[in-house]
Amino acid sequence: MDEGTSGSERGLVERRLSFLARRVAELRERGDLPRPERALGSGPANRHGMPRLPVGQHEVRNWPVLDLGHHPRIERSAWRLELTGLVEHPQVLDWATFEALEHCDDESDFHCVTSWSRMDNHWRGVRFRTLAALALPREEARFVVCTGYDADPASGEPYTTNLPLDRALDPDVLLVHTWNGAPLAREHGGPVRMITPRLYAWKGTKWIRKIEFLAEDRAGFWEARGYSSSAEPWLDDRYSS
Ligand SMILES: Nc1nc2c(c(=O)[nH]1)N[C@H]1C(S)=C(S)[C@@H](COP(=O)(O)O)O[C@H]1N2
Ligand SMILES: [Mo]
Repeated sequence: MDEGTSGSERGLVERRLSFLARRVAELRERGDLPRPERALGSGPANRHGMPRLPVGQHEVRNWPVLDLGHHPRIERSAWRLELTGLVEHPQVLDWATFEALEHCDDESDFHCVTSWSRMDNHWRGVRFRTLAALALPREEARFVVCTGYDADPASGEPYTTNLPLDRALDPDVLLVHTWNGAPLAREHGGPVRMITPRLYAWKGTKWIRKIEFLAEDRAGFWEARGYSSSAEPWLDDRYSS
């Protein structure tokens, strides 16, 4: 903590850190997440102790493109990310602010609900939990809805997807701008997309522009069309029951 930091700023930083510690502890205690003992899949264990390939998936070597068919062209200089909903500090980040946040490098697998999995992707970006700590979700916040810059060409409805806040706070959930050492291509969601390696990949919004924190779950684009709100690959959790 540098000398110039005021008492109230110091209090804020401490509250942010304790928020993260508490939510991560909650996550570890939760009983309903897939556990290695009851995970469905095959292959050697990954770093989370799960069988490498979730049930019903097959490995591909290429990286298919899957979306609503509209690839918005967003320059880094024009890109904005809105953090909104049940948060103490709603805000809009520009590229410079985003780039200055704590970054991490990570390697993870990508599981599309249509059955392909692409292994060993190298990502660089900002953890979702770093952004959550910045906005400070309120106690009541339990769900997240993310929105992309793209929309369904037929209806004009923007791409959205919902996920539990606890799952979004997993340390490998990132907002990435770099894939395998190169800027994330536009067709894969560049300049910035989210990735959710422990959930099916549709939970990771390409061309992400908004993260909203909610008390009650709200169906996103595919979820309103029958896909699962939780989307756990090792539980074969593809459709809403
Ligand atoms: N904004 C946006 N994000 C999206 C989608 C989309 O249509 N729009 N498709 C989802 C789906 S169904 C999948 S499988 C992955 C595909 O990412 P990829 O095209 O980079 O493989 O992005 C997800 N994120
Ligand atoms: Mo998908």
